[in-house]
Amino acid sequence: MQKDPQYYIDLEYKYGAHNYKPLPVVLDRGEGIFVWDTEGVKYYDFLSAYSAVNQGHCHPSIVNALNQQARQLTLTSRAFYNSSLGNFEEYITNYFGYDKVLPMNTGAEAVETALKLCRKWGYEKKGIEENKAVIVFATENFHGRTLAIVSASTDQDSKGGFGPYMPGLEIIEYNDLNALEEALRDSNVAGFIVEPIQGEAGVVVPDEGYLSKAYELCKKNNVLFIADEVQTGIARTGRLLAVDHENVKADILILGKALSGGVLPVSAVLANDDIMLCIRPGEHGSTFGGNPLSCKVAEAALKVVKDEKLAENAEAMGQIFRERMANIDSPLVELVRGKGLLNAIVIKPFGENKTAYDVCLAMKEKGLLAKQTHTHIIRFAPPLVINKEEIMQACDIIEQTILELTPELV
Ligand code: IF1
Repeated sequence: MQKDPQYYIDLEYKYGAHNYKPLPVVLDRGEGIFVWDTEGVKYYDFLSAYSAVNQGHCHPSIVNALNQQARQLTLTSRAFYNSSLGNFEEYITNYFGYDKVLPMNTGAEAVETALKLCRKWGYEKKGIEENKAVIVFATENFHGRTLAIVSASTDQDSKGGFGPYMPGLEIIEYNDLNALEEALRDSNVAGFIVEPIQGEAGVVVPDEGYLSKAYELCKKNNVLFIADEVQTGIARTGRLLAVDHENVKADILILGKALSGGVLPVSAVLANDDIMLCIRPGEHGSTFGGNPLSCKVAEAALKVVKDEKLAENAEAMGQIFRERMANIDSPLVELVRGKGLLNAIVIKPFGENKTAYDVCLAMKEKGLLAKQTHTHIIRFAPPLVINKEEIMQACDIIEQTILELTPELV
């Protein structure tokens, strides 16, 4: 028996930590691009669990892989070999064109892995003096929630009150090649980690050529270019990887989220031998990383991306989406930006202290779920299996909402 939605909201509030403030909707079921709440109301999902559900909710072939493997073997630890890991490693390294993969679980763990690998490479291969390695980050970055990662954050909510912070990092302006060139003068720099498009910052797309020139600067200075594609990867931006837009091949590639189609936490770090083999037995690991269940699920999830041509679809549907948004005849919409199906609109302040959150509430009432980032930006990231008719319908909902709120603009 389903209870009143407020029941579930109160339950989370009473027994759960208050580290989130969700939109007041209680989801109970998902299929493809749609989710249903406990009262059976259907919504377009325009968040896709922060781009983890690129393949659509409960994709049958991913769920099949999960069910099949769940009956056979779920976890062995890496103390022993298992009959799923090697096949997955072969599959994913061929898929993305790297020598080796190191599987983890969450995005933050994969980022941590990449940072450790980068430091190790810095000492062993670049010859940086012990404990002197520096990793360069960009302002407004989002790489996860661990202590090392928040040490490099410029967002007070993420970082404040969690000190002391990890040393050995430098933060430079995003999308600023001069700042990068300057930072790389320090010969202790081992790596530069960057999101090809900054998600949490508000779907901030850097200038064309930024990534390829940043990569060249790294090469010139013997510095590793580390791409955090946890959110932008796996077809989200209209290419398999967002760095593909600029033909960049990262030295270290970080994947998560949609690597499992949102079925399980599965993340991975990819690199070639000269980098990956800097970590040796006993130096890094995880109880769950590389477990048979995750391997089978991730392999199935990656197959869906190719079989259903999700990158091509994201590119085509994204064009339609941005064109529709740009044509909304309302001064409330200040800016539309994004790539593929990772997009955002920036709205003007309206009403009495109303924000993007209020727009999200109004869209929810019309059957579309999206989330604000900061106070004035709304991110739109539907599952990549959305078709033309559906994206047009969703655009109608967004447009109607904006037009209805426009008179409140002061
Ligand atoms: C939260 C945003 C999305 C990520 C990139 C690593 C991770 C993330 C580029 C860590 C995670 C999440 C986590 C979620 C909010 C969120 C987010 F709003 F902050 F920006 F997706 F849009 N690198 N992103 O975006 O991955 O450890 O979570 O698996 O509240 O923390 P994780």
